[in-house]
Amino acid sequence: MISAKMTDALNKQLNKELYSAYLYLAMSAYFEDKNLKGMARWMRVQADEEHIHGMKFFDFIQKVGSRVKLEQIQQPGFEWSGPVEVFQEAFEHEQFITKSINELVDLAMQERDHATSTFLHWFVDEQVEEEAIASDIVQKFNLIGDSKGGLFMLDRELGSRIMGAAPNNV
Ligand code: OFO
Repeated sequence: MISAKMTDALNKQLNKELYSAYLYLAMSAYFEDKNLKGMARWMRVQADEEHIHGMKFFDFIQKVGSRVKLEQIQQPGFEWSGPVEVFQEAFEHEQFITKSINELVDLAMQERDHATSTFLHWFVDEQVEEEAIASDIVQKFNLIGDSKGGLFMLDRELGSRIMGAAPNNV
């Protein structure tokens, strides 16, 4: 059994992961509307992965005998100035999630909650990947600048992403 405080913090993280899925779905829809199909696909895969992250929290909370509490999910954005702004926001969002995961780890350590600490290890590693991937894409946008050809090629590259293969597939 984990503490009420830890349960509450894990439920809040579950909400953040579901919001992440919602945010990336909104970004996918934005790219579909702009006919950037590869970026739309990349964001769709990202949203699916965030849903899986959320379900890991959902399952863990129940496995340790606590109760899941679903709360309202914040509304994501709808308009962006272009692909660069979208991926920059995705990168910043991942930095925010990393901070949130680190705070959870701190709490688990304070509470000497070894089960939760071990569960969170996967997320610590995952956030290193998530930030690296998002940062890599932002840097590619910086390299291509205003080049339409570069945008076309990057869209094609991002469209090749397959579920679970993100680290080698950006
Ligand atoms: Fe993007 O890693 Fe979960 O939120």
